[in-house]
Order: sequence, then structure tokens, then C-alpha cells
Amino acid sequence: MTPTAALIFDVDGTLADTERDGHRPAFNAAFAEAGLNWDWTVELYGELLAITGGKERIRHYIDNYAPTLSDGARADLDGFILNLHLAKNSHYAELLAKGGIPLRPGVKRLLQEARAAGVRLAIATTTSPGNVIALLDHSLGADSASWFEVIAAGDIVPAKKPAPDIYHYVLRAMNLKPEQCIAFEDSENGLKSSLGAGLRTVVTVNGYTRDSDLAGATLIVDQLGEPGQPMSVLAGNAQGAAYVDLGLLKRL
Ligand code: XBP
Ligand code: MG
Repeated sequence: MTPTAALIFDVDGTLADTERDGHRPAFNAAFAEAGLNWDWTVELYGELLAITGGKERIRHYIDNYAPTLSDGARADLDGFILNLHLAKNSHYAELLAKGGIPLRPGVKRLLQEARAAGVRLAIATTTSPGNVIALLDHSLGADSASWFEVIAAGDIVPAKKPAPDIYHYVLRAMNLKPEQCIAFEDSENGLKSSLGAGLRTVVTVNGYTRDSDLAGATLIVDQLGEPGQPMSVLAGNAQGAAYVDLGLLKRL
């Protein structure tokens, strides 16, 4: 069995449930501030999540949902989207600073266990780098970004998830082979990306992704679990474990 040298984490939906009550209301606040009557409801946002990347998601909405848009905005659509996205990220940062979004169960425990055991850590995410640092700072403490040897985020690769590029980037930067690592994801697009890079993947589903096609995942659970707060196993063999720890990951 190849020992697990590194754990590579997605961020949104995996480290924390950031989409429904984080990014979504932040997008809506930015829209309102810009005088737009757009409202990304919980249900609509579920559809829009098919498109990864906030800027890409706004463009997809404009192209496919025919929202009200001024001629001025249409004349410089790239600039318009960029400004909306910057405003969204600043609302998102405010929300995190208020302690609005906790880590999912088991995340902190597993990160700490990996650090203590010398298992390397990395992040592979579609979201903007500033959003990652803000989440880590507010949930794990000011120095926690340094726990991760590589934080690969946002536009660092040309093709976002479901393309495997972001995971290829991390593997190259860490000089590791996919079979030496385990990825953690929450969504179909994320899983496609990690599987495309040849990584065994543990999926922790959330409200938006529970019914997605997650074929190919090594293990699908509702959360990483904690002692006294067992996970539910949706697919794969957790070998009777109540929570995901390094011992279980080694045996997967
Ligand atoms: C996350 C995303 C991101 C966030 C918003 O996907 O799709 O677009 O919703 O982030 P994953 P930005 O969890 O698979 O990385 O607005 O910063 O792009
Ligand atoms: Mg995700």
C-alpha cells in the first residue's frame, strides 16, 4: 500500500458550507449595491453552481437568464463582471469576519492529525485566493494558511474545475504522484477534477450535492465526522469507522 503523503482539500462546500449562506448572499449584496434587481435564490443558486468560478457564474447568468442589464454594463461586460465579483468578495470577507461560516465537522480535527503525523497539506480550489485565506484566518487562526504547503486557487490555472488542471498544479508543485495523495471534495465538478488528475477522493456531500452523480469517489459521506458525532456512509467502504481519520485513509 502506498503511504498517504498528502491530503489535498477543496474549499467551498468541503472545508465549510460556504455556498448557500456565504457566496450566495454576498453575490446578492453586490447586485443590490450595483442597483441590480437580480436575486439568486437558494434554488437558482443550486442551478448556477454547475458553473464554477464566481466571474464565470455571473457571465453564465447574464448569457442564459436574460437579467436586466444597462447598455453601459453591456459595453464593458468584462469590467462590469470584474467589479461585481470584487464587490461580492468583499461582502463575503465581511461575512467571514463576523464568524458567519464555521468549518464542517471533522475538518479541523483531520488537519491537526495530519500536521502532527507529518502528512503534507494542500488546497486545490476554484475560489479566489483571498477568500481562502479569509476562511482559514477566521476559522483556524491567523497562521493557519502556513499549514498548507500549496494553496492553489482561482485563476492560477486557465481551466477551472471540472478540469483537472488545479490538481495537476498542486501535484507538480509538491512533486507527488496522485497515488500518494487523497483529495477531499463536495461536488460533482470537484470530483471530476480530482478524478481527472488520478486522485482517490473522499466526498463529503452537502445540501446542494447530495443527489449529484458522484461515481468514482472512493468514499462518499455526509461529513468527516467526529468522535461522538458519527458520519453516515452513502457509498464506499468505511470499514466500520465512525469518522474519517488517517488510519481509515491509509486503508482506503
Ligand atoms: C467553488 C466555486 C466558486 C465559489 C465562488 O468551487 O465554484 O466559484 O462559488 O468563488 P470548488 P469565487 O469548491 O469546486 O472550488 O467567486 O471566488 O470564484
Ligand atoms: Mg467545492
